[in-house]
Amino acid sequence: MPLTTPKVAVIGGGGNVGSATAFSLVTMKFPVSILIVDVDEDLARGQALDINDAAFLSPATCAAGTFQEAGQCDVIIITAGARQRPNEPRSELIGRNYTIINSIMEKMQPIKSSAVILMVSNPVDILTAISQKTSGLPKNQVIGSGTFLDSGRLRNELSRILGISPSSIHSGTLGEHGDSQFVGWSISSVGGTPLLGHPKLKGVDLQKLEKEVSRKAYSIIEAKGSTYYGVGLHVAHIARSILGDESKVYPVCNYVEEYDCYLSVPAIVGAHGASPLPLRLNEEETEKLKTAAEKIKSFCDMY
Ligand code: 6V0
Repeated sequence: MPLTTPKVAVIGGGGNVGSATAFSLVTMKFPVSILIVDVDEDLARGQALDINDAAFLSPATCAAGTFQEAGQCDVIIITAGARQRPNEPRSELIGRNYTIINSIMEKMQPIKSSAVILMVSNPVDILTAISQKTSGLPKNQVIGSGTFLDSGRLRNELSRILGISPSSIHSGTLGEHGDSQFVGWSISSVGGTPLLGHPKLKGVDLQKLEKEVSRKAYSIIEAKGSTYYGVGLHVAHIARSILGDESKVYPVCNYVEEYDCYLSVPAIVGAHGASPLPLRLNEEETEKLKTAAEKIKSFCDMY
């Protein structure tokens, strides 16, 4: 148990994803001090006051704060910036969000040397790589929410088909949190046996399922303008694994030396940030991972 209450900043916490993340953290019932930071200071103050009402039923607290205070937090979650318009690919947000992320990194300096930055703003893979450079933190201490949310969506769908709890299905979406993401079917399992051999998957169009999972955000945005509850809880779980040094394995966006790139592969998430596990994908999936790495790197090279 840490001697002092750990601190988490949510930058962009006035918005939908940031406030859903802060609220999720409060409902998870562990002691944490949450700081909401936003360029819109009134919005940040309002969200913090509202969320702190829920903190009465939790050991967490929530208050508004400054960029400088955020730089001294143990985990710095970034949800600031523009979101997708209907049918807009995440990669097209780079033009709008690059300047915002750089200005946030500048305003937080000097950043606590042991802090872990958790990027959520899109395009998350590219912005994670950019913020590692501008923050000056080691590569393992800058991570992104990556395909953890997509993997949750996949496991929910598989659970429906198989009639097995999603937490007992080990399967995930890998690569880019974007249109080139793919499912690591060859490493998916349930109860220690390969998932693909499960009789209830016979006749299921897996390519269609994979496509539906990767397009789910588009459907939600089309219907209600943005997605935030699902991502908020996933991000809160990543933050808790870091704060509690829980070493949970999640498919987060992390630096993979083999590809010299930030992308999503299963990684151990703890106080150090994230470290990737060795991967044994089949040939076709390895090609897809390479393609994702090339796409992410080509965008990063432009900035
Ligand atoms: P939103 O509701 O418009 O909130 C964005 C917030 O950022 C607003 O409160 C702004 O005031 C604030 N902001 C803008 N510029 C700055 C700045 N310079 N400093 C501090 N705050 C600033 O958007 P929403 O919350 O819906 O989305 C935020 C980001 O999350 C977008 O880039 C989305 O694309 C991204 N998402 C990422 C997901 C993921 O899985 N990684 C999932 C959903 C959305």
